[in-house]
Parts: sequence; C-alpha cells; structure tokens
Amino acid sequence: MSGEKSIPIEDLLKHPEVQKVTSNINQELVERKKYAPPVCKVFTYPYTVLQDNSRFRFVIDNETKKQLPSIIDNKVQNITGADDLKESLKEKYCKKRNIGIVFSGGPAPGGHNVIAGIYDAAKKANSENKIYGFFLGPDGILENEAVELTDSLVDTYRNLGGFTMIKTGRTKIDTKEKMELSKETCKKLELDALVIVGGDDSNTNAAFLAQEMFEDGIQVIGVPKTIDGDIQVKDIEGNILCAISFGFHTAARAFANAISNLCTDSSSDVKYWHICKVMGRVASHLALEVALQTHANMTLIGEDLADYIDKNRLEKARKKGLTDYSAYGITLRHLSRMVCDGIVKRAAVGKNYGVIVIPEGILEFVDEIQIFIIKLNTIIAEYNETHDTDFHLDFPLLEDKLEYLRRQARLSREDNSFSIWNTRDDDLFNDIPAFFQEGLLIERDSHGNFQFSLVETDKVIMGLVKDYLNILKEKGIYKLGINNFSYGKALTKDGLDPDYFGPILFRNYDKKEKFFLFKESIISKKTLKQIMVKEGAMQKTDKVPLSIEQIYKKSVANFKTQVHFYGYDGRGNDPTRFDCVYTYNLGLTVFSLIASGATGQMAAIKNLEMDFSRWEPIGIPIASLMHLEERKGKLSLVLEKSVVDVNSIAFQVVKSFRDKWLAAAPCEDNYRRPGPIRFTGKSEEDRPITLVLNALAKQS
Ligand code: FBP
Repeated sequence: MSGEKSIPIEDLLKHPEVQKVTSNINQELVERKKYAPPVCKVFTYPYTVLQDNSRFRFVIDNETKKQLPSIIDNKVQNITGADDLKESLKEKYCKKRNIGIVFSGGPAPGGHNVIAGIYDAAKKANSENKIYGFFLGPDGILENEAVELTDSLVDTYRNLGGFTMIKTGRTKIDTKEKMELSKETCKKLELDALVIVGGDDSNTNAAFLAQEMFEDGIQVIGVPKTIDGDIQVKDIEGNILCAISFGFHTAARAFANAISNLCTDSSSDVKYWHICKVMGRVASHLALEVALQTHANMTLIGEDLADYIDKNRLEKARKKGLTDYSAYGITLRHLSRMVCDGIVKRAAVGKNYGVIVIPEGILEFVDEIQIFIIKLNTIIAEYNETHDTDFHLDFPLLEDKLEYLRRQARLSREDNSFSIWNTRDDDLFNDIPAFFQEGLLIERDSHGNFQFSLVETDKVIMGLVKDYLNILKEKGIYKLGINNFSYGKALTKDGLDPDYFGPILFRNYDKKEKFFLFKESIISKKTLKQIMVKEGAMQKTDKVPLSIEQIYKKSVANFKTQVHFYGYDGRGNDPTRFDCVYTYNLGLTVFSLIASGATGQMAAIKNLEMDFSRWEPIGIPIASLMHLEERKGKLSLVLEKSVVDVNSIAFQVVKSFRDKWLAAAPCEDNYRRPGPIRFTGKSEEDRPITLVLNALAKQS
C-alpha cells in the first residue's frame, strides 16, 4: 500500500483530466472535422455548365445498345464554371430539388465527403434543396428507409472514414420487382435524382436504374468508390478519364504502414516470415501499391502470374514437334515453387525471415482454380434454375455438396454426352484440403461474385510452400547460410583450422564469400559425421567437434510464419488528404451533373494523377463502360473491372526492383517506411505512387 489517500472513483470520473482523456473527441478529430478541402477552380464560380466532349470514344457492346437505349448515346461531359447563366438555365440550375444518396458495397474512406460535397453544393444552389440518405445500402431504397440530411449530421462526419452516417449494404437491384420498388420510393420522396456511391456492380445498378427511370425524369448518377482501385477509366486511345476510385489511396497507405512495421519487426527478431494477405477481390492494385510503398521482400501480383509461361515445358514439347498449351498460365504448384525459391535464396545469405504480400484475389489468376470457380458457378446456377431452389440451402454441409458433385461425375461417366463436371474434375477437387473445398463452394455474393475475402487464400498457398520447403530441406537445398566471420571465430576458439574444415563442410568455401552453405548431402548430425569421416577429418569413433556441431545447428532452416489479413482495418481508416479532397470534389461534381440534367453518368475527376491545380471534374457515360461477363453461370452486362496492366510503368518498376527488394544478398534489406497516414503537416507523398508512375507514360 502506498499510503497515499485514494480518491473515490465517483470523484475521479469527474476529474477534468479523466474527462478529457476518456472523451470521444480528441485533437485529431477536431482538426479533421474543421478541415475544408480545396475545391477545383470550376467550383469557385457561382454556377457550372456541362459540355459534351466527343473527343473521348469507347468500344460499345451491342448488348448495351439493346439494354440501355436511353443512355447509350451519352458522351463524356466537361464541367466548366460560369459567373452567370441565361435566366432559363439559372432557373433550372437553382430549382428546388430532392436528391437521394446511397452507399453500396464495401465501405471506402472518403464516402462522407462525397455526401458533404453534394450537400454543400445543393444548399448553395438553393437552400430549400433536400438531401436524403438511404439507410443500409440499396435495401434503404427498396424499403424506403431514408433520413433527411441536416447541417449537423453532415458536419459530424466531414473528413471521417467509414460509411457510418447512413451505413451500406450489398443488395443488388436486379429484378423487375426491385426496379419497381426503387421507382416507387423515388416517387414517394419526389426525388429529382438518385446518387449511387459504389463499385463496378453498383455503378452497373446505377446505369440500369437510369434507364428504368429515364421516362420519369429521375436522374441517376454513379460515383466511383472501392478500395480495390479497380474502377479506372480510359478511352479507346488510352486517355485516362478516371485514374482510380476513391478510398484506394487510404486503404493502401494503411496496409502499407502496418506491413512496413512488420518489415521492421521481422528484420529485428529475424525468425518469422510474415504472410500478408491484402484485400482486392480480383485486381491486385492494392498489393502493387503496397509493394511500392514498403518494398516488402516478395509481392505476388495476380495479373502477372496469369501471364506466366512455363518455358521448359514449352521447349520440351517443341522438341517433339508439339505445342503444350498447358504451359501457359500458372498452377498452384508453380506458384508455390516461385515463393520457395525466394525463401531459399534469402536463407542462403542468412535471412530466414521476411515479408510476403499476397493479394486476396490471387487465385482468380491461377488457371486450375479459375476453372473450378467457373464450373462450380455454372453447376450451382443450373441447379437453382432447374429446381427453383437454393443449392446452399438444399446442401448445407460440405459433405452433401461433395456428394452432389460426385453424383454429377458418376452421371457423366454413364452418359457420354458433354458434362461440366467429370470424374477427373471430381478427383482433382478431392485432392484439395477440405477448408479450401468449402471456400470454393461458398455462396456467391448478391452480384454473383466469388467471395475471395472468405477464402483462406494465404493458407492454400502457404500450405503448398511449407510442403515443398520440407522437400527442399530433405534434399539439403533449404539451408541457412553461415556467416564467414562467425564460422572462423567459432572454429578458431575451438582450436580448429577453419581453412581445413571449410572445403569439407561447405559447397562454396571461398573466403570471398560472406556466407557459406553446407553441402547438400549434410542434412543431419549423422550425415555431418559421415562426410567428415569420409573426408578423413575424423575417426568413426570420434565425436564431431562441438563448434562444428553448433555451426551445423545454425544452418538448419525452420520456416516459421505469422499470417495477417489487411482489409477491413484499412477500409475503415480515416481518409488521407488525397481522398478527402478527391471525394469532396466528387460530391461537387455530382451536383453539377444533376443541376445540368445529366443521367446515367459517373462523376469523376480527370488528371487525378497530376497536381491538384490540373484536376478537371467530368461526367463519364456509364453505359459505354459495360461489357458481358459470367455471373452465377450466366452472361450479364456489367461495368468492366480494370485489373493491373502488366505493361504499366508501375508494374514494370515493381518487376525491375523485385531482386533488390527480395534482398537475397549479403546486404541490408531495402524496406521503405511510408509512415502512418498524416492528415495535417507536410507529407512528401500526396497521391498513390502507382498514379505518379503511370502518369509518366504520358510524358515519355
Ligand atoms: P467493394 O468493391 O464493394 O468496394 O468492396 C471491396 C472489398 O473491400 C474487397 O476488397 C473485399 O473482397 C470485399 O469488399 C469484402 O466484402 P465484405 O465486406 O462483404 O466482406
């Protein structure tokens, strides 16, 4: 007992210091909320006008012409500022409006600022304008669950992360009934316009709603949101119209900061390989940015793996006058070999630790898995259609599902006609570990997407890596290199001549080498002794000198991992300054599009990759970005996702630095410390590195 008089807890809780430190409001929050993002020059004028820009052209899918006839002729629209407008235009611009906003899909930092931008611009044009926020995503539209936004509600969330204000959801408005319900809600609330803040699927929804409500004069505008960064728009000539969706920069920076801390830890206690799975349902944009931000030892990029060609296999077949088509594309086995290669090389220079970044959607690019995903999608869709029921409800257990597949395989054997699931598929599928089978059979989301975030991708890959490393260990290939200096010191201390024993023990004994590798045949204490006896360095009856035994023990490589998933945490981060400014200006763009009568357009900011002074708010025709894609076993018209372009400068830079960042050499690691997201103060980096690099293509 300290003798000090203790303060009763009731009094303690009233103490100003206790109240201050336990309050929800801290200095960072106060500063964030106060921050007023700069606005693009066009928004400094009292009005804005739209101008069609026919310079930007797209390849239009015939199916889009059929399904979206009312918005298919939309053009890219430039927004310009105006000091004054003709009376009729002014009236139109400032007329009293009701606007509904909905968040759709996963949260992305900056969403609240989109709302703030729309709100501020709408209130500036006419203080009687009403803005409604639909609760819990598209369900809020279907069920007419909305709240009218007020100054205080909007101010509460300015510059803050998450979609906390009105929440979000993943429901797809994909049936006639849902379209009707949406229209009903819009009419009940007398909406002039509906704003859908979402990813590729939600912007697809926006296009169909724009078509559906065209006759009723209800405008629909989309906003490019997703941390995955896979909404990027280029025209037919490669002109960039939207370099990245909002939220990407913040999520990538948050992941990078955490992963960079792992690089520091890992290179300090030198005993773990950290396996970091990062979000990105399909595209590897986030992983690529994390690689540039952190210089982690290995970063797998799905799109790069899809391009893989097994040259040995191709050559073997060529010699027989054949073409081996299975040599194109990566297999899981090959992928694990590539990872092992890096691990073994680092171990050889004494580094049995490191950091590997694996994109969540990597399996989408592995041939054998992609085939399974498509086949299973089709089987489940066919089952649901034939039986008018739900596959997952009818077969709740993995064993039930497997039995159903087995039956399909049996049927295919009995009936010689083409079957999507044959005995070979079934055999291959049964070789997969149960947790992964379960993952591949998981229910698709409401948009028909495979839910990669629910599959333990890293476990699948690392399971194979561990198995192969064990084989390499048994073959004496996976070994830790022994530092030249410590070897010399240990033997000399034991009264032994390092130069005598060196060539007996090591496969690369040369004093110039900084790390020596035990001969491949030395894989145990027993084999160590056998070699020494064989080389005449000791008698069978002698004991292996202690120093040599200890040095050998140091060479035994154990592969120890720590697994991490970076996704929801970064998605919930407060936005970077880039995302704050980007999203606020997106909100202002949305209002400009609405005020000038646009519909079926996506708000965007051109030149995001350049300095803020060059940012140009525009409208992009969503219909022009659609294509046919397989969803739940059927072809559907959806907005095309953009994946990492392996010819882009950003990817080529990462590729060129691969060896340097692997650092499988007797040198320090090359980690980069991006540091935490800083909202205030000076920061050298004000936009994604991927964008900075890719922008160089224009200048060269
Ligand atoms: P959006 O495309 O809707 O923005 O969501 C992207 C994402 O964050 C992916 O990176 C991830 O695979 C997925 O959401 C996770 O979904 P859920 O939130 O439903 O678990």
